[in-house]
Parts: sequence; structure tokens; C-alpha cells
Amino acid sequence: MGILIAKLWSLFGNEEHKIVLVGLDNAGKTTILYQLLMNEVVHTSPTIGSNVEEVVWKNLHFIMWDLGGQESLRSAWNTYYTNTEFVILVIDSTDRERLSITREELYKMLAHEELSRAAVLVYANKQDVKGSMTAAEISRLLNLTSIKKHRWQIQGCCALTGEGLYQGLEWIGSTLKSK
Ligand SMILES: Nc1nc2c(ncn2[C@@H]2O[C@H](COP(=O)(O)OP(=O)(O)OP(=O)(O)O)[C@@H](O)[C@H]2O)c(=O)[nH]1
Ligand SMILES: [Mg+2]
Repeated sequence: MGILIAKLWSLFGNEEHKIVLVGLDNAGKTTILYQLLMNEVVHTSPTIGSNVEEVVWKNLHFIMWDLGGQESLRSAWNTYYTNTEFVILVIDSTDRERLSITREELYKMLAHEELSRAAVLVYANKQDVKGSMTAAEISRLLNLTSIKKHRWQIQGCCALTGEGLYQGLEWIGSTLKSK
């Protein structure tokens, strides 16, 4: 009975799904959040702390927490993990030098108890910039195929045009359905 009610509840789109947006500073997290919310590019400055918005898409309600990515702020990411269903890891695909730092942060997150049931969507952002790493290249450098305990997906995107962002949400939607 409880399951039936939960199913009906989610059919009516009343269920909220918590998402955290993480990634190094300058990756484009805040730009992505507001592109999803308003279909606009907003002027951003580095996030200190977090932004939170409710994004409604195809009858799904997402509570999206956009966390500041500067080094001194990363140790606070774990204070946002409780009840998180999806982690969206945003990568600046032009930033080859710091990809190994992102990789360390990713595996640290995946090992966190409170994220043991979370799925991971990687946005390979800034695909509009010539010479940026492709999603396939980033996937290989992050060794994503080694991830067995979490569902994951990588999606190339451009937060300025919105290209690719909704394919990522499609994956989240299909992951929710298959739960
Ligand atoms: N060319 C290009 N620039 C982008 C894209 N997405 C974001 N940017 C730019 O990247 C810069 C950083 O974007 P933010 O969204 O503020 O980055 P952030 O990840 O929120 O950074 P922190 O809040 O410091 O963690 C801004 O100048 C954005 O306009 C993109 O897809 N392409
Ligand atoms: Mg930000």
C-alpha cells in the first residue's frame, strides 16, 4: 500500500528530488542552474556558500543546490549530502590542468556514506569552446567505467545556449522511473 501511494504521489508530480551541483570553481554550475530555471544566461560571480532553486521539468520537481566550488568551500560540500538523489558534477571542459583535482573530489564523494544511493550525472560543460575536451575524453580521464556502485552518465553541454542540459535531465528522469 505504501508503495502504491508513493507511486501515485510521484505520478502527480508532488515528489521533490534533491540534487546537488558540484564541481570546481568556474565550471559553470550557477550558469547551469539559472539556465534550467529561466532559460537565460545570468551574470554570475563566484558562489560563496550555495544557491538553491526549485526546477520543475516534465512534471518532475527538483530541488537543486548549487554549491560554491572554490577550494576552501569544497570541504563543506558534504554538509549538503543528506537525502541527495542525484549529484550533478559540472566540469569546465577547457580546464585540462585541474581535471585530476575533479577526479579526486569525485571519488571522495562517491565514497561518502550519505551518497551511497545517489546517481551521478557529469556535465562536460563549455563544449562551445574550441579545443575543449570531449565527453568521451573526460569519461576516460575520470575513469568513469570503474564506477560500479552508482548509476552514472556523462553528457556534453553548453550552459550559455542550454545545449545538452535537457538530455542530462532526460537521463535523470529515466533513472527515477527505473528505481
Ligand atoms: N564559454 C562558456 N562559458 C561558460 C559556460 N558555462 C559557464 N560559462 C562561464 O564560466 C564562468 C563561470 O561560471 P559560473 O556559473 O559562475 O561557475 P560556477 O561553477 O558557479 O563557479 P563557483 O560558484 O565559483 O563554484 C562564467 O563567466 C560563465 O559565463 C559555457 O558553457 N561556455
Ligand atoms: Mg557558482
